Amino acid sequence: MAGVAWHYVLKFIITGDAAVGKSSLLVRLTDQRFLANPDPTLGVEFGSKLITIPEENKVVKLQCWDTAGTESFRSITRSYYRGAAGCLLVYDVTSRQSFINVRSWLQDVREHADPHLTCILVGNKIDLCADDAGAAAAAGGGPRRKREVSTDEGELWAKEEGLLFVEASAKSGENVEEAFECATRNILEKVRRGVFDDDRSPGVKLSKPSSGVALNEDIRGSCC
Ligand SMILES: Nc1nc2c(ncn2[C@@H]2O[C@H](COP(=O)(O)OP(=O)(O)OP(=O)(O)O)[C@@H](O)[C@H]2O)c(=O)[nH]1
Ligand SMILES: [Mg+2]
Repeated sequence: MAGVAWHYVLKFIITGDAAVGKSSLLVRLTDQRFLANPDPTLGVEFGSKLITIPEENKVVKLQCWDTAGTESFRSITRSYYRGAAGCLLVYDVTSRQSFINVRSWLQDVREHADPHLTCILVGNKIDLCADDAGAAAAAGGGPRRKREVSTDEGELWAKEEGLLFVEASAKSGENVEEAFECATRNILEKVRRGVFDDDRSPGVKLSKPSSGVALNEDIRGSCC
């Protein structure tokens, strides 16, 4: 892969209720850090990350649009769904309401995004209800909260809706990269099967090898 900047560029959206940790998951992915008091997203923010899928020998550039969960931004954020190849549909495992509300976020995604989009349901904040000492230490101690959505319930609903599923913690970093990688593998599989095609699908771009871009490129900015 020497000299290759990326093989694919994939557009991702991150959606779900306010305060479930969407921006925190993106910051964890792009900057490997956790912000205890991030500002609520106003409209959308953007982050980009290069990941490698070793078994495919492919470098993939993820272009992620992190959307606001606040209701008043909903019509703005919907406009970013179009053309996305992947979606992280996020809830907070300590908030049943956020899990109930993912149904309406999924409905939005299905109405406005590519029907072939790969969606992964992410139950975030598992550090808050980690009951073993090792997991609690990995999350840096901190407060505990009661889990309101079991792993089985999340997994079952994801299966019923044809979604991938993972539980994660933006705070400890557990399963954050894995969530993006899992969705990316699924998208690449669709590309192989011809479901996504370079000309018809704006969220999937096949790039020509270029020696001008460093492999560890990693940027984050914001807009709106
Ligand atoms: N303990 C814990 N707290 C988290 C985690 N992820 C996010 N938080 C906290 O949850 C709060 C909301 O996080 P954000 O990332 O801003 O949530 P958001 O979904 O982007 O919210 P909006 O931009 O308003 O839609 C912040 O106080 C974060 O520090 C996590 O995995 N564990
Ligand atoms: Mg946010």
